[in-house]
Amino acid sequence: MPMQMGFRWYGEGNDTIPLAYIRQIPGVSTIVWALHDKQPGEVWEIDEIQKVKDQLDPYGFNMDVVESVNVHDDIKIGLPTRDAYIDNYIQTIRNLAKFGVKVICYNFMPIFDWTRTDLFHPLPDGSTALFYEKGMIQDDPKAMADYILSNLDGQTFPGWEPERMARLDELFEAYKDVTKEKLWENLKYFLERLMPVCHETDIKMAIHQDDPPWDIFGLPRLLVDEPSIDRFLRMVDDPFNCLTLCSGSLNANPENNVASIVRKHCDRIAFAHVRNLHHYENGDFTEASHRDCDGETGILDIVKAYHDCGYEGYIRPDHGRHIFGEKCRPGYGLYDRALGIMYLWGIWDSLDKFGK
Ligand SMILES: [Mn+2]
Repeated sequence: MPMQMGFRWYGEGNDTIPLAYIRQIPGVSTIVWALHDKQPGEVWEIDEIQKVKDQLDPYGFNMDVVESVNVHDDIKIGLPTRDAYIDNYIQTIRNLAKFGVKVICYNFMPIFDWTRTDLFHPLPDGSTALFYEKGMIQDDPKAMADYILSNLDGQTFPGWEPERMARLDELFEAYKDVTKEKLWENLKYFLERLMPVCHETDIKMAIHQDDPPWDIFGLPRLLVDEPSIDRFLRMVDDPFNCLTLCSGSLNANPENNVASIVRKHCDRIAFAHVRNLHHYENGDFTEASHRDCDGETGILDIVKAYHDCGYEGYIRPDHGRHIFGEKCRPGYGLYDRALGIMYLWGIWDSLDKFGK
């Protein structure tokens, strides 16, 4: 069996891209989905999941991969209230299992999800892409949150929920005693409670790396490089404690060699995100097309590493550029991600046919 191709979709009424179009991209079998109107900590109810299944069924897509079931701040902070939120998370896992879900992607980043300074940065070819300007992150996190929210055009954006952003001062206060070691402990506590349920339901928990992979705004970030990934997998050494290996998040630090992490931990990668970054001398980076030579992430080496390892897990193109005049959610348009999928299949099929 080859890798299983997925496409992230934000749901009916919450995504500009119809499922009918996604079906026309060759080789997509999985819709990577979520209930985007749920707050972290809430149980995902059966009838809510059923609605998504009813939308996907006519197109023959499976719903094997959820991205993400977000983790409540009280779990990350380690408050006494965390147990009730973990109980809810467990109930969500059990409910998802009834629909054949196999992988839950999540992250354990304090306060902020992935962070960029410009969502529509112009590129020389006339397209736009997500951009990270290193200098701007020194500034007020609130200014950045306002900027990101103002660009969303009323759409939801996981991790940047307006309700959470309105409480930034409160959140920073709540995290003030959460050191990096404390955050590791809280992650371990969370996963150790989940693992028995994961075994029982055959659902893998697949953590996404922190993006960018370094501390920002004084907040600790855990999953940032090969040693921290090693630590994470050893800390809860269980086949259901897995990775969503994100090439773009890791390569924001160009020192990270993603292909070597794939070769080392292929059996613990449940879900692969593939995207390409182009780095500038001053530490800024822009997201680029998936084509290997358009960035420095090593897309050919990464896909070859998955192929060599006989990877049978889920994979998806990660963010794309905004091209052909498409108006879309930042990073999640149809066209460039479809091109990315064809590039990934191109590499994979060539390796299949012409060998190593
Ligand atoms: Mn990713």
